[in-house]
Amino acid sequence: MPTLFEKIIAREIPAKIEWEDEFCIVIHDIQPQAPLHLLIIPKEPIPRLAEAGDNDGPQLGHLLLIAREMAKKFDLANGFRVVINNGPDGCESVPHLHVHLLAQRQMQWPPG
Ligand code: D5M
Repeated sequence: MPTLFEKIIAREIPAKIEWEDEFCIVIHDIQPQAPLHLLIIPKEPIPRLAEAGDNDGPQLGHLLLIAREMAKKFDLANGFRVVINNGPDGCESVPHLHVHLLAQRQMQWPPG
C-alpha cells in the first residue's frame, strides 16, 4: 500500500507543494503547528528514522540541506525548528519519514 505521502508525491492527493527535486518533496502541513509548518519528505518511503539504512545517509542529509534552503527562502533569520517524530512515543502519525520545519513563532523548550 502506498503511503499518504507517496500519494501526494504521485499527485493522487492534493497538497500545497513548496519544493520538489529528485530526492524529496516539500509541502505545507495540513494541520500547521506554527505560522510556517513545512514537511520535507523523501521520495523513498523509509517508514521512520529508526528503520533508515546505513546507505540512507546522503538522503537524510539532503533533507536537512533542503530545510536550510527553506529557511533561506522564507527568510527565517530569527530561527526555526526541525523535528522528526519516530514511533508512538514520538507522536509519529504517518509512517513515511519526514522532517517538520516549524517557524515564524517563538518555540518553547522542553517540547511537549
Ligand atoms: O506528522 C504527520 C504530519 O502530516 C502531521 O503534522 C499532519 C500532516 N498531514 C497529514 N495529512 C496531510 C496531508 N494530506 N497534507 C499535508 N499534511 C498532512 P507525524 O510526525 O507523522 O505526526
